[in-house]
Amino acid sequence: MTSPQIRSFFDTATHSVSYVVSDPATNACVIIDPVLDYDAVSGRTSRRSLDSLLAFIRAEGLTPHWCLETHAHADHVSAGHALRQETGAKIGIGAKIVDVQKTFGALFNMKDLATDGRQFDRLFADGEEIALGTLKIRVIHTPGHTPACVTYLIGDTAFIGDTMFMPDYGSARADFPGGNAIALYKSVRKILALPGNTRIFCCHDYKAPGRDKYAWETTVAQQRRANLHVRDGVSEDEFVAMRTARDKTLNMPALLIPAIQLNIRAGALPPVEDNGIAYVKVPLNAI
Ligand SMILES: N[C@@H](CCC(=O)N[C@@H](CS)C(=O)NCC(=O)O)C(=O)O
Ligand SMILES: [Fe+2]
Repeated sequence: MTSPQIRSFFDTATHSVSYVVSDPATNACVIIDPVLDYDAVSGRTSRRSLDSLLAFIRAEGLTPHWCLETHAHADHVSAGHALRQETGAKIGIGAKIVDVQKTFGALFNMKDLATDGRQFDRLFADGEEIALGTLKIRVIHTPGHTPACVTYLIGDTAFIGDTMFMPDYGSARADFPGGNAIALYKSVRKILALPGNTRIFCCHDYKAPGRDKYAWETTVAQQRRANLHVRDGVSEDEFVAMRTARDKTLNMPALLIPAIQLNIRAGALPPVEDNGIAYVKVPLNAI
């Protein structure tokens, strides 16, 4: 099985990992889950993270074809739109993004928001394939954390978004609107049915207690043996009970409110108002 070339970028502000994945035979690349820096205090976006990713792409002579989102992130703003403007790369996301747009479009009363996914260039159904040079990318629908979550399988590597994290940390939360712990368990079993030597790349690392270094790469075999929440032998009922109890203890992500409003627009800012300034809204006593 072929291996793509992978370079990871860790954002310490949101504990998110972005990836540049390329085909060594053609230098075609995709960017998975790029981050647009956002300072919540000033409401200011910055391209520092995106610029370092683009500098790498240029230095390596790679050609970006796709920006692939594993889901509409609730904890950081996507640089998808900025990346598309800069490089012409197309943005792909799971087809169920339309459900996420409907839910949050209603919550934020975003009257101008089209909820048919048109902000993205491609909506992937389960099992769809796209080319990465001489390699193939297969999209697997892996809902649970959100209804639109997908995993990207590229050769012997899997970019699993927010399903599992490193074995010593466990799994993603399932308490966002449209989240579902039973669906998450089933998605995890789908991923864990891949060959044991499949390399797994996580979307976040929160450094489990007792570990002193961030890490985001593991394998199917390691997850099956050791994942705190979903190793082999943990039943669906046990998982759902654990996940539901744990989710009750978690605070909402610090950037949830701005991130969701931008990310359901593929990372584009809302339209400017008649004073030339774009705004995000804060729904009071609604989340
Ligand atoms: N403290 C973080 C929490 C982020 C968060 O909730 N992350 C989600 C993924 S978007 C998750 O699954 N977290 C699992 C956990 O915190 O145990 C923040 O404020 O950004
Ligand atoms: Fe997430």
